[in-house]
Amino acid sequence: MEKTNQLATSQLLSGADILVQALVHHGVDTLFAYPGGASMPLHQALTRFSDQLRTILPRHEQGGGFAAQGFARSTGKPGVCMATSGPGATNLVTAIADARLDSIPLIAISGQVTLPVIGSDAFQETPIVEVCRGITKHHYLLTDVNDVARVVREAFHIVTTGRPGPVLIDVPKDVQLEKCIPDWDQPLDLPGYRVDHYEAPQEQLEQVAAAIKRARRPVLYCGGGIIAANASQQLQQFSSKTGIPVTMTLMGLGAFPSGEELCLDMLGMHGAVYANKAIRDCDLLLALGVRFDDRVTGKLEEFARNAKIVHIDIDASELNKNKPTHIPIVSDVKYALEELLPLVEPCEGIEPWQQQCREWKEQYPFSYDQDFDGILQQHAIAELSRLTRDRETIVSVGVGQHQMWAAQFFKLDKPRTWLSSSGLGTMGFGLPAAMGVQAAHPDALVVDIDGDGSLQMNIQELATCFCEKLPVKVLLLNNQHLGMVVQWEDRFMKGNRAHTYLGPIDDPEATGQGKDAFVEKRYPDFVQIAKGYGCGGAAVSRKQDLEGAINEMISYDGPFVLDVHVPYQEHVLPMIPSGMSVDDMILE
Ligand SMILES: Cc1ncc(C[n+]2csc(CCOP(=O)(O)OP(=O)(O)O)c2C)c(N)n1
Ligand SMILES: [Mg+2]
Repeated sequence: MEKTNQLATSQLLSGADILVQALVHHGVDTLFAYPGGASMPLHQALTRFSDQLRTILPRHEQGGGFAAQGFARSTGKPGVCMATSGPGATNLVTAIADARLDSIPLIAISGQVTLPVIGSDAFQETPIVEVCRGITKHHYLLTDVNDVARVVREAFHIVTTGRPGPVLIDVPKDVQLEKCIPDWDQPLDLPGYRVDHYEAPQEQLEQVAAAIKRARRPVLYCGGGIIAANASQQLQQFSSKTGIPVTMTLMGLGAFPSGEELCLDMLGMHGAVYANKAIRDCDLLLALGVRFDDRVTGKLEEFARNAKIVHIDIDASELNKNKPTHIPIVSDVKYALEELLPLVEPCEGIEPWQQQCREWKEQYPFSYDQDFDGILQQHAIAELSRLTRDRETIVSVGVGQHQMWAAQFFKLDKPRTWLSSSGLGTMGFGLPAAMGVQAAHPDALVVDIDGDGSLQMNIQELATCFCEKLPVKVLLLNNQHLGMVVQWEDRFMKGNRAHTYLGPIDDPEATGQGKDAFVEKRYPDFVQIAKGYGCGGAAVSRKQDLEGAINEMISYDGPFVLDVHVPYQEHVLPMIPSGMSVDDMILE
């Protein structure tokens, strides 16, 4: 990745120029940066490298942070975002926390007030390193221009090795302006950060192979670690050689093709009945690149209660964290799968189990009311999936019901084509993430499947999409409500509406007194908003118009918002209530 030839070696350079040159040197070709007083020297330097490094101006730093994540999640390369000090930096915090929970390689650079005034409550000063201490993989406050080149190298080393995560580099303005002759080859100074123990010991892999041989009801439970490790192909080979069914977490979707017979799709709170039943009854759980999140496991004691558990993860601190494991293995999961492959045989005696999984799959498919007189969210997503099947399509989502339905009904066959803020569950992720994807994949169809609440959290990024020529499409599932919260109100709070209606407070819907499946007066007018930003826009409410509307969106030359009018009474099912088990699953 490093491009040594481009580095100036005997020239006095400012800290800002060293930092930008180092980014280029590490292969960064796009970053998302919003300027301000304390980061202006960095932006000035960016203009000097504009032929090698595209700077995209988001309309909010959080948008820039999520766009960088979109870039990273869809390419596997580190995403880079930049903001000024104070409010600029704090606007990055959510995207950094999000990258931490979903293990995304993100480099966040912030401007800082000058060294002499740090700690004096100077204008636009926040101690951003302190703020972010618990949500970064590592963080730096640069105090010497001579450290800039080394710190950028370290940051790239840290985000690209081991378990990925965010690194913050806080750069005081005087360090940006000071000059030195950079030493590009200064050794890394990372005592305690070791990256040489990511290969599973052979004897542990032999134990796993022996456990597989004895198992009669094995299941593979796969997460974002498979995608981070680029191990999707190895997973497919492993499953097809052994015949073991595969279920995925929200982060793992795309790692195993949805069309495969052995695919049990997503597990967990809103996962497939068949996936959750398979976990309940399995006798061997092969947990790969996962972290036994509570949205996956529900009640921990009940999760895979009859199974021997093998857990392979690159991060030792994940092993035995939530659930005791019989064979805990620290390893790069790709290495482990490659080494396991020759050790395993096609599993014997598991045909009845495979048959059982097939029957569950037939008996409890994801389903919805096909006869509904209008457009249901599930139907809109299934149609989008059908109409985009033959082209390179990458999907991002907001957070809420639409996110879960997208996970259920959009068919994914490839890794890095599904982007969801999963661990942090950040509304507002979808549009800026799609923007970052589009910057990295100019020829792909990039669709943000969004909710009306979520879209409004970063709707200003429509301006970035338009101005930066990023033709992102938004399939807006507009139910006029914070639907997922409404669903919990309906299920657990007797339907009492508590600030979950997104229209005016004097509308009867605001207190749950509305009468129709559809809210009549729709607010706001998303088509007008889209057009105000220069994007295309259309609304659709009749089922027979949906296909045409989706095709119009797809073929539009530029960013486009398709406002799909959907009801708010629909619930995401199945559902395992928080802290419960598969036996408490709500099916209708
Ligand atoms: C930043 C943020 N604030 C609050 C929440 C809590 N929350 C989770 S889902 C949801 C409703 C989302 O509404 P919308 O985007 O319209 O999606 P829908 O559920 O209606 O499909 C809320 C408020 C959140 N996840 N993120
Ligand atoms: Mg909504």
